[in-house]
Amino acid sequence: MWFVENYDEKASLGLKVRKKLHEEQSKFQKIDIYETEFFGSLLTLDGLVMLTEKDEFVYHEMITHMPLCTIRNPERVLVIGGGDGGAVREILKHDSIKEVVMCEIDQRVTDLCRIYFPSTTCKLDDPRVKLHFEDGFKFMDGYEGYFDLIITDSSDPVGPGVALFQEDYYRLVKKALKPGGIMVSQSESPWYFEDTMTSMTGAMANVFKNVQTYIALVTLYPSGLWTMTAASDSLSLYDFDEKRSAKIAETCKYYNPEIHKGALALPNFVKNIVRNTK
Ligand code: AG3
Repeated sequence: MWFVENYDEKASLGLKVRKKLHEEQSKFQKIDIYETEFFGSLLTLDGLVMLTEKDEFVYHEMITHMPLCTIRNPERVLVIGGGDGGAVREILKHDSIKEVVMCEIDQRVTDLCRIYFPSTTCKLDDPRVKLHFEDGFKFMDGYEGYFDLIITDSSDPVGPGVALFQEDYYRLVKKALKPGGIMVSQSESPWYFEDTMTSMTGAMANVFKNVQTYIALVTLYPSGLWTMTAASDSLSLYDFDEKRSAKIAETCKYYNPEIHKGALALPNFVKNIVRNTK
């Protein structure tokens, strides 16, 4: 048996599967969990690969440590989406963290991940973590000047995630951030989401002074060449704390200070797609 994710009838990814572990239609999306031959448990939402046990570290280390090693003294972080808990686990590696708020729209994702992905949900009961299950857009409206970092750990811009790629959303993010704060969103693949990357980075550039796209090689996402984009009025990912980065890297399987610098180097065709500020 093979799980196949189809990329718009352009290409597809196949993963050899031993058995299906769970299947349900939640209020928001179709949730499927499989046991794969090589990658451990696999979670898909509406038929799209979200994570496997074996490769999730790439995405979760890169969406968290790039901004966290750039902020002087990160204390409060908000994760929008990220119901599998992988981003929360990585954030809590930073000693200065006092509070991590996770706002996931679909509680079923988190409930099921607690059963099938203990390695990503392992820190969700830490006393510094607050879990909310509601619409991230509405939830954030209640905050002003509060977070050092806001991470958007969403699925593709279809279904429940679509609003998270638009300018209105980035304006709300800016309001909820402390004045010197930074945001990071997963920003898709330049091979298959060229228009999304152009429009979302353009929207961020309308709201923030610095917009910086960087690369994380996520094997099981479309094309494997995946991007994340940071935006801030005052912080630049180039000015990171190399010492802290090296210390965090001791606990990582992908991220390290060399990767931090190298991830910011974009191929020319990607530079042409994004609306980065430098
Ligand atoms: N968030 C990014 C998922 C995008 C995958 N897209 C696809 N397979 N077409 C994943 C959530 C991990 N915390």
